[in-house]
Amino acid sequence: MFQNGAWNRYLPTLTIFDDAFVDANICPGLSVDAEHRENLHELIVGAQGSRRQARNFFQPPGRVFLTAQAVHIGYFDARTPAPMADRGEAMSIESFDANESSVKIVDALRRDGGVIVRNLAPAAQIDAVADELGPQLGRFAEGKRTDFSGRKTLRCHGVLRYAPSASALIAHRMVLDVADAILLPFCADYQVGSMTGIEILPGESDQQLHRDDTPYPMCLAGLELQIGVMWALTDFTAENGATRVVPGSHRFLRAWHRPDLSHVVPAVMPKGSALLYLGSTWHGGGANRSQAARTGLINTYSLGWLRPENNNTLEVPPEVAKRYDETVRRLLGYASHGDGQDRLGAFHGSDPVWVAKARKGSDAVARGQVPPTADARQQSSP
Ligand SMILES: O=C(O)CCC(=O)C(=O)O
Repeated sequence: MFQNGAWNRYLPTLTIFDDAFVDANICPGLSVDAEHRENLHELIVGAQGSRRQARNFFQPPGRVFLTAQAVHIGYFDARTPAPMADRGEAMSIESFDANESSVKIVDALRRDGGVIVRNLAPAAQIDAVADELGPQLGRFAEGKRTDFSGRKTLRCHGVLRYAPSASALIAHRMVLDVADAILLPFCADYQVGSMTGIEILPGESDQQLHRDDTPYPMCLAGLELQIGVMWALTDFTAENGATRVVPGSHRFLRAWHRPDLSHVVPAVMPKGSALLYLGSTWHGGGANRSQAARTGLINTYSLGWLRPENNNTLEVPPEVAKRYDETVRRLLGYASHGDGQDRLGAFHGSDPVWVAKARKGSDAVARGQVPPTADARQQSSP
């Protein structure tokens, strides 16, 4: 039910919207003409969802429609947004033990935009990654640091070139299960977007809050473009710069409305834990008010038909990548996306680094990319 500017509960299976629903819930009291209705439909189903169309639809100004995960939809008055708590939205992020089922973790991630899994990797594995990354942190030359990347923050990009132990975190089964659930409805396979070691030194200030999916100039309702995973290589505390997350902020389409960014919570977690968050979730590094460095490894995974944030086949060139197994090589982009009619990024030569087999279970028909018949055009012709 839509009441006092908010939905009274999360609607995980709501995918069909008919006129009666729209009249009763989305635009009560507004006259919605055919053009608006069409635009609304396109926005919901993601047929186009362009900013221009959304602007056409949202009249009078101040009314904002928002949706996320193809399963959650609501709207509110942008001029007088109720505090998030009043709208029954998330004020914190849930924290699970490592043995929790990925289904519960995915549910929490979809609901809140972020979730912590405690002690997901053993200390020895984390220490090995930290040892390999240690000498590389700071590769991001001082002169190249910006207010956004942090003046007192060290970074190392393309970590699989330098830190082979990081492959166990990048291809961690739990992480891939979550990525499968969030991303595979929209692509045949996903790739790593970036792999960055980040050490926040004492004295660093809060990083600007941001979404990771902004390089992609599109906001299609219901389509999540990427997820991020921040591994704690040291304990993350509120004092030492734990990543700050705005719970529920993934439900806001960025072009039309910003969430209340004051509702930010630090992802406090012990070393070896991971914060998983959506590409649409507002977050940022924290100020380090402690005496010691806070070190993390942040990996993003994006839909396989998008250009990844970093050029991973150069960051981790074939001679290095060939040391990794097929799963990792595929994540790095040494494989085509999809097969047959939805194939992208094909390679017609041969090289041992290349993963020739398409991902198992890759089903373009299920995603609606390919007509269910072998040749729909032929069928529809007289
Ligand atoms: O260091 C962190 O906690 C987050 C960093 C981040 O989000 C970024 O640099 O894009």
